[in-house]
Amino acid sequence: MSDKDPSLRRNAPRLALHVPEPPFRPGDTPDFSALKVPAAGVAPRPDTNVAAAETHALTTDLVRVLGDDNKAIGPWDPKLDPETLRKMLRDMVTVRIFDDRMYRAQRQGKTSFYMKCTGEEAIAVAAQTALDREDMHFPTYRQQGLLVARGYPLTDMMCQIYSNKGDKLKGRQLPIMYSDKAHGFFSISGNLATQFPQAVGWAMAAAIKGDSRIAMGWVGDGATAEGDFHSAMTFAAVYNAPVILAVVNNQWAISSFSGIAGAERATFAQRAVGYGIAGMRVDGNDALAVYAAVKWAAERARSNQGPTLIEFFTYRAEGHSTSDDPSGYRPTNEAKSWPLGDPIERLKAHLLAIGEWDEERHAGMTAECDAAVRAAQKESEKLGILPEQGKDDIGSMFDDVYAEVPWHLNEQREEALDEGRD
Ligand SMILES: Cc1ncc(C[n+]2csc(CCOP(=O)(O)OP(=O)(O)O)c2C)c(N)n1
Ligand SMILES: [Mg+2]
Repeated sequence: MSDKDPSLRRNAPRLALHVPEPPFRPGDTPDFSALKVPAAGVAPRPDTNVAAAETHALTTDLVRVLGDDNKAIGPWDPKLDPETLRKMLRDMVTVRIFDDRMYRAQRQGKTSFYMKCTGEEAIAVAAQTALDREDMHFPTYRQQGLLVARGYPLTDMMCQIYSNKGDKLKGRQLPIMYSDKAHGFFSISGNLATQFPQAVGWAMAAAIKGDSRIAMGWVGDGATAEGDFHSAMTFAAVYNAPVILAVVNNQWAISSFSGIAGAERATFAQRAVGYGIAGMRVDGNDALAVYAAVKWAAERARSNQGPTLIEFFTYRAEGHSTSDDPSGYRPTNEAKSWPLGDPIERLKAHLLAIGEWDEERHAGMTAECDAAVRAAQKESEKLGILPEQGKDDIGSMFDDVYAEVPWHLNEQREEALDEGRD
């Protein structure tokens, strides 16, 4: 450094940046004892028509319903009938089995890519159970539970994953990037967070049209660092849009831990405070808490009280995708040490605790889900698996894009078809 360097002439501390590092790396023993986990039943439940600021204490709290005794407790207990609880459990088990089979299908070379949601099944399944059939989701790639809970055919999901002849999207989307308007499931985009402002825009349009349906937008903890997250929050706040904005904080964004997106400074739910909208933080592995929070936010949106930001606190129990190997960046036993447990085990334990379930029924139900997934796989594989998809239909890539195909694209189609024939 030269004498002319101004920093040498200043008697001031040297500036430095903080680069967040995850607390545990491979080889470390994960220790979550510093994590504050409030007891179930303690968080207050404000009326759905309160001023947004009255919810803000919930943004640093954790709404939990299932207690250590596996019973439901406190004002957030949604008091669901056993039939609904069993349906949620079945859907969550189906999602897990589906994920396992599709993961294996990828490893067997039947498709190029898959993403599991292991450990996060309660979030999508319970959220959908709390909403109406007609409400519109703007999901990420980790909410397959929404489709399962809405009764979307498993075969159709698999055909999309295999990009085969039964794929309604004709192989134009990456595997698992489903789209189905009739099932209120907006096309998944690989560009993170784009769906967040779209959810708000759809909700605003619903209000402008005098509709009664609401929208739910989904984003991961990592993707909250995108500008789109903030645009969505601004529009939702300004226009009091009838939308539920969900942040699924599974603590990882591929190999980046949530601190890189700001989690060391504030909870993701606390971002609601700065925008003046309602917000809360919820135990994402507690299906009853997820259901109750979404029901609350839906009632608020439907009665024109405005948007709600909900952070679902969870843990991504497996790799980001089939292209990822988490053992390179976090301890392999971290998921097992995670104190909020497994969402399926917790809901099952609740049903057992209230005398509405037994091990035999659970085994029977699991076998039924397994059979349904296997049957769907067999059915979809009859229509092809990814490596079998040839160039036979190459001309179709120009279909469904223009009402009238421009002449130069017609020319290109002919050329492509000629090449394909060579
Ligand atoms: C705009 C954009 N940036 C980066 C990526 C690459 N990418 C895909 S998924 C992902 C991690 C997202 O993490 P998070 O939002 O926490 O969601 P999660 O995968 O944990 O569900 C990244 C960085 C992308 N698809 N789009
Ligand atoms: Mg994440």
